[in-house]
Amino acid sequence: MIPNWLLKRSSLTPNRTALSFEDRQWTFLQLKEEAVLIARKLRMNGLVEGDRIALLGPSTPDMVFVIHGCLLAGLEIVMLNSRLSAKEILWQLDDSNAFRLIVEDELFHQIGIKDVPMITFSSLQSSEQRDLSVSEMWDASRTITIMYTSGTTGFPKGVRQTAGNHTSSALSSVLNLGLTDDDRWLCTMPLFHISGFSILVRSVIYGMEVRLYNKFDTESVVDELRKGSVTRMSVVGTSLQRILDEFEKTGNVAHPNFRTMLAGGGPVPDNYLRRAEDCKLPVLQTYGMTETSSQTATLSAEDALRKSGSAGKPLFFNQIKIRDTEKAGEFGEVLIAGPHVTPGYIGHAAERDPLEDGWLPTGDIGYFDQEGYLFIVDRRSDLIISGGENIYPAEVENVLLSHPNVTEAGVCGKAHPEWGSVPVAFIVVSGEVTEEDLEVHCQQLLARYKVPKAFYFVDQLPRNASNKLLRRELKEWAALK
Ligand code: S0N
Ligand code: AMP
Ligand code: MG
Ligand code: MG
Ligand code: MG
Repeated sequence: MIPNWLLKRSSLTPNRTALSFEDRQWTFLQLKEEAVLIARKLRMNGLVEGDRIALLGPSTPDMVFVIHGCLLAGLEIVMLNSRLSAKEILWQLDDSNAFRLIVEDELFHQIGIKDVPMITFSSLQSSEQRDLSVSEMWDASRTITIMYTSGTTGFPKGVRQTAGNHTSSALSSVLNLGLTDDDRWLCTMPLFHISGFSILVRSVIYGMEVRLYNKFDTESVVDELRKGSVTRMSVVGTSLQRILDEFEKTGNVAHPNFRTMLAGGGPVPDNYLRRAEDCKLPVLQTYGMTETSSQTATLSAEDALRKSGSAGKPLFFNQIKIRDTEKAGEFGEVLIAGPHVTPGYIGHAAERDPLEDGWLPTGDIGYFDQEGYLFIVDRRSDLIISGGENIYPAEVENVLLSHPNVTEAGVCGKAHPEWGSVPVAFIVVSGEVTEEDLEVHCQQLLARYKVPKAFYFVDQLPRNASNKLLRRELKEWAALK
């Protein structure tokens, strides 16, 4: 059993700051009061313990209250990515069989979702309340969140993240990073990704303040780092690069109060790590994923410089092995085990066991060095990671093929200075169609970051004798463009 995070925390340290946003702040007691109010209103809207809802909102205090309100009300939350198209969101709503969509009003209008049973933030605010009894303890197996992650087939899978998964992840993290009374974690990562959500979880388990931003704003972030008004932060390569550029432009460095920047969600270029040193930014590379409720391995502060480039050792409760290898230095697929690993998927993938012989296959290629430090070198599958957002070629190819004049489509990643990697498409057409037509077609159906940055018209795609698309060759074509 696991204590109800917010109830326990607000009884232990009611007056500590839980959350700050712009110039406002909330203690854990105030956070609990806001969350209880939401939970009562959710009851009034017919939502009972064990119901599954989908949540779509920006990174604001209201969103945090709704998240905690849902947890107090005993709901499972499908966290929806606000960059997705209406069509992609409808697909996830259908697959997850969510009872209601809870959606922030502005996003609702912006994305243009229609005909789904929903509750807007404003209608929730103005709703009546109903009595609520809140469980003090949770089963470790209780599903807290469900996050969709792309699959090789082009259909995302909803990953269950339980109370036990989240709690062990938060504990592993703090055993590596430590904790002080003045710790404040700057959250600019989306709350719908585990990179951001895990910061909220650490906050209620540790009694630590979250400094929340609705958007990644380079100048404000650098200002916080320079002043030392925050002590921890999580970033992806793209945001780290923006921070480094700004520090270098202004000649400032990070304040000595600032203790850890966790960098992950995709490859972190070596030269960023070196530049970070010059800016007095203690960057620790981390390796984590949705299926593991964030970090599995993270470098420790004492190894930061000596082992730069490594993602560290598996954290306290976690295990990693490299498939079919015996010696240090041998490459292979990274396999993960531990209490932070998802028990499984929902929807169309519900029957699929995420584990093979007790280990989670990741599709990532890595090795351990002589001293047991993990290095991630590549992805086995065709996953494209653009600014920390995943794109599987198949989902983009399916959309391209749905255009009446497209007969064949092949999508692959191409290195990009800002996003790390971006999708580009090779197309075989049967009639009149322009690059603009394809762009518009994709924009209607896909999240913007998935829309290919270039469309190349070709006579045929590289295929082997059995007609299978040769993705490696496609990547070589893209690199030459
Ligand atoms: C990098 C970010 C902040 C960029 O977003 P920004 O600048 O706010 O963009 P917008 O102003 O909204 O839009 C401007 C234009 O840019 C396009 N765009 C936005 N994002 C992307 C993107 N990623 N790729 C390509 N294009 C993008 C917009 O579409 C718009 O263009 P137009 O006008 O044409 O539409 C933002 O992308 C961001 O926040 N990225 C991070 C996402 C993330 O959190 N990924 C991690 C997912 N993985 C995990 O959660 C597991 C790993 C993990 O947990 C972890 C990771 C890192 C650190 C710690 C941990 C941990 O374990 O704790
Ligand atoms: P997601 O599916 O969004 O949870 O993303 C997880 C994937 O991001 C992993 O399977 C890796 O491919 C990639 N990733 C995460 N951390 C790192 C890292 N430190 N280095 C390289 N790739 C990473
Ligand atoms: Mg994934
Ligand atoms: Mg992702
Ligand atoms: Mg077609």
